[in-house]
Amino acid sequence: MKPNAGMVTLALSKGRIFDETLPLLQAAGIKVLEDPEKSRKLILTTSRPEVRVIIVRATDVPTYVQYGGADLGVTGLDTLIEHGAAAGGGLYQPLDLQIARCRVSVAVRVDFDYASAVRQGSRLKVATKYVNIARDFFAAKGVHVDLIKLYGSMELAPLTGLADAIVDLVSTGNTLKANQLVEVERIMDISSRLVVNQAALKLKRDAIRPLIDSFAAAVGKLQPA
Ligand code: PRT
Ligand code: MG
Repeated sequence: MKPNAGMVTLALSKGRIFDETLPLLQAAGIKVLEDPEKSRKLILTTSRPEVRVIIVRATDVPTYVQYGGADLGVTGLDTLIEHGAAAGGGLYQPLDLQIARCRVSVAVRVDFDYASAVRQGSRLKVATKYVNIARDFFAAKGVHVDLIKLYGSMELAPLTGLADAIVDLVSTGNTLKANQLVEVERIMDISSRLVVNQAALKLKRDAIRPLIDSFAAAVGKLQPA
């Protein structure tokens, strides 16, 4: 028997995704019984004996769900696109949960003239964790870029001369401001998505379908348009 047979496993990452998914779970009648910030446990029990939550790195959520380590997961559209699963590949995306909203933007130092660099056809050095999103965006714009892959603290790249620009997530804009950076392009709006393993949906339909339905109802209720 597979270790998760008869059990529905939801993959979440610690921090804002976990925090913002809790009210949706609550609305679906599910209480998570342990706090991932306080416990070292990576498998959390819930008030439903057949539902458990696993805590994984945000970038690992699509991987867990795609390969069946989890039946469902919550992941940012940014992470989903970079994972390369937006086009399918065993991942069913039934729902925009409208949580953890932000945008992917291009930012530069306040003293860098981005508009004229683009106008003059200069080659831009762009540092980002989001190489796929950045590559597609600048290609569509006809701007030549050298992409530098980073895993964090993108804001440092223009300040240290590593890059001319960054492609990063922006929410309030406070982080950019605190680092003398300015947003010069908005690439796309981001929110978190529910992702479901397609095979699990078939095999455990009776358990998973009602969960998706109550999430859908909760999204409508918690976020009136
Ligand atoms: O942090 P870690 O390396 O473990 O993983 P992660 O960064 O992938 O996870 P986490 O929890 O930070 O982000 C998970 C998801 O939340 C992202 O994939 C986004 O879909 C979503 N989200 C929403 C955000 C933000 N808002 C956000 N503001 N993720 C990150 N940020 C960061 C941003 O990178 C920047 O450093 O916050 C800073 C900007 O915030 P403002 O408010 O100052 O503009
Ligand atoms: Mg982070």
